[in-house]
Amino acid sequence: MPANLPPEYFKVEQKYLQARTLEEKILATQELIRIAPKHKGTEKLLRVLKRRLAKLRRELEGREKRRGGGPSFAVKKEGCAQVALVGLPNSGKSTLLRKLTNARPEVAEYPFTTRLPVPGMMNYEDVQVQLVEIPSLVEGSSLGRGLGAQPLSAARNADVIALVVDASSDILSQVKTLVRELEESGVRLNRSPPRVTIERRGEGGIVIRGKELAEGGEEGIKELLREHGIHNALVVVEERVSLRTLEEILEGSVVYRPCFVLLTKTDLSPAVGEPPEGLKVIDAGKPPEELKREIFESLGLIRIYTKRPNEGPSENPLVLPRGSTPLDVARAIHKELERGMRSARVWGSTRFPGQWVPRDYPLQDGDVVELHS
Ligand SMILES: Nc1nc2c(ncn2[C@@H]2O[C@H](COP(=O)(O)OP(=O)(O)OP(=O)(O)O)[C@@H](O)[C@H]2O)c(=O)[nH]1
Ligand SMILES: [Mg+2]
Repeated sequence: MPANLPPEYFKVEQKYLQARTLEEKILATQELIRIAPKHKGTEKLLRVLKRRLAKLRRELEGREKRRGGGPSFAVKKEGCAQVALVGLPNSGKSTLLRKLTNARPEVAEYPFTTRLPVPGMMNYEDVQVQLVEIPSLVEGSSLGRGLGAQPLSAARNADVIALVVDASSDILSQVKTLVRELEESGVRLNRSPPRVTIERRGEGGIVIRGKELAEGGEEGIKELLREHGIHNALVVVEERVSLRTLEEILEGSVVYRPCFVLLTKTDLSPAVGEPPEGLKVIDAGKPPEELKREIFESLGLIRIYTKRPNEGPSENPLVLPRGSTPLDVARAIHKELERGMRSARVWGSTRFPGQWVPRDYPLQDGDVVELHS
């Protein structure tokens, strides 16, 4: 099918060809993607353009890493989750980190005070959550503006994203900028990862389950895999996906993270506007203990205390994703345990203390669990 590209497409393509810097190439490629018509005949072109964009971005990040002595941007994970504090300059990230952890980053009224990620431990009851102040983002961070794209890769590395938003200036536009920059660098917020697995194999060709759910069907998937040099793989597709999504999975270029807003400077004036609907918002002006509880509750984690028959519950909880079951508890303790697991007794969320539950029972924060084979 002919692509029928509009004349301006070729103008921008010219711009791309003449671009001298990586940033210019990225901008031109983004523009090409935007103006290329979206239909069957341009699918392949769009894929090629998006792949080029991803490659240019990786180059940009790689270059910055080499320049800036990269390792200092990577923060080793500690505690039950790493939460990135992401915000525009002066949004109050350091102030918040000082309020909630033992870290002592400099607070100042000029922008870009914090230039490297700063970790701190937030103690909440019997768990520890790692908060990391990410150096400020600005519009265009994903293109290397402001402090460059490295803050974005530090944010990408975290388990959860907290958008630190200054309530005394336009809330919606701050959220939009942050979300856009994160999306541009391959961080999807509050969305579940596509239910697709691609497992490379040594032989057997390309086997596909659920091919009718993939855009382009069997041929589309096979062509995509071939383009990536993959000739043997098991592909399982469990929901409708585009070829672009399949490509992201192949390249591991996108991560999916839960996200919420921490609203700062609520003491200054009435809040300016509102964040988009559906995004959880926490007033960071609350007393520390209350704030810590709300943050923990926003991480999508639950604390589970295990016990053996006739003994007391463990002192330190296992911290698992919300919705975890006794089977997940068994798995978290030991693979072996998982196999023999039949049922469990639960104290806490059940109607009766010590009630027998099936192994797929959805546990709640604070439950005590006794596993039985
Ligand atoms: N009134 C008020 N001022 C705040 C609050 N939080 C931060 N500030 C002030 O805002 C300015 C910036 O605060 P920081 O905590 O340094 O902000 P940041 O996001 O870490 O800034 P950079 O690291 O420079 O990007 C400082 O002058 C703080 O005193 C708040 O909740 N209320
Ligand atoms: Mg700071």
